[in-house]
Amino acid sequence: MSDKSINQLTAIKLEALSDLGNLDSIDQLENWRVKYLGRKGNLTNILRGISTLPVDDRKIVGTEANKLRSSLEEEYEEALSTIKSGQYDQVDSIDITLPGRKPKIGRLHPSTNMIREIVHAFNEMGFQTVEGSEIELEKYNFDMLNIPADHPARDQWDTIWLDSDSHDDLLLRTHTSPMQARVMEKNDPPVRVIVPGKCYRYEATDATHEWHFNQIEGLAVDENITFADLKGTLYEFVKKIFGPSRKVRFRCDFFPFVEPGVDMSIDWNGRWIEILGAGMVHPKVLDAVGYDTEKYTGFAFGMGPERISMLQNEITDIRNFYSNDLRFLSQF
Ligand code: YSA
Repeated sequence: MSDKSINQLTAIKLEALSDLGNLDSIDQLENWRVKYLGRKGNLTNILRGISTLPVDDRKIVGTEANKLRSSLEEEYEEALSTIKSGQYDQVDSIDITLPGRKPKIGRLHPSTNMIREIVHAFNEMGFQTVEGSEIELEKYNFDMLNIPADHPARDQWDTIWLDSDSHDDLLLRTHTSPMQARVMEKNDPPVRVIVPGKCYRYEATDATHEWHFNQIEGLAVDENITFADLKGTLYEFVKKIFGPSRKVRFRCDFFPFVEPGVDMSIDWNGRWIEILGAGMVHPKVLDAVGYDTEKYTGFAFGMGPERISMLQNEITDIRNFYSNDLRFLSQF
């Protein structure tokens, strides 16, 4: 009697495994599960009939039937995860007669593209690219830029301070201007650098403000540098990036590290849009790095490439740059 049941179990096993090898969808797998493991399946029938077997056979058939049940359940789980991971679909989707398809390749981030374009424009005017650290010392971010601890201008930069066992003056730079001091400290004039880099401010985000964004800093120091050089350089920059007929406006502005200070706007469909801050490097900044303020003068400027890209590409919300949404990123 037990021989007959064991033969039945072996037949069920062979059939179940052979069926399993031929299916490739969740629906087919579910039918398989019902057929072999369901309440009305052959295996369940054998298990139900165990009580009718002679006592000696019950244990042997029961053990074998339960073993088979466990092994079919394992096969089921494995097949389910294989189908879900798409392995079957992928195997099926290979059609060697199809012509080759171009693999999808990535592209540069719109911020990177804008930064490269702006930096290139200044490289062509003789500015050398320099990069600095996003973690900065208070001294360079503020003090050497004529922004002492009690200066009200510090309020303009909502600073993210860093915890450190060795330093209590570490922060995430709020602008790229600290590189002015770092570059001048290490190099004698003439200096002409362009500094792209990431900045951080502890501030609320909105359509034109992010808490992390890029800036591009420019600095030129030499003998006889005047405000006319500043204007001429920035006019040339606008021509290169926005075309030859774009109108430009300078207005007075205040930054502690320049004197005089200006902001520059460009005409955008009849509206003046501010794109950067600039000015003649403050003698106190030159003095702090040991430059002879009787001999040397300089100009500096700082701009936000994401804001410039927003103008060029009619982007209405700066937060799109950092939300990693391919529907946005793949448009560039
Ligand atoms: C001014 C004079 C100089 O001689 C040199 C540099 C500067 C710029 C100064 N360091 C500065 O940070 N000025 S700023 O606060 O007005 O920022 C400059 C540019 O950075 C802005 O015009 C804007 O384009 C961008 N920016 C500032 N905060 C931002 C931002 N972009 C996105 N999100 C923010 N939260």
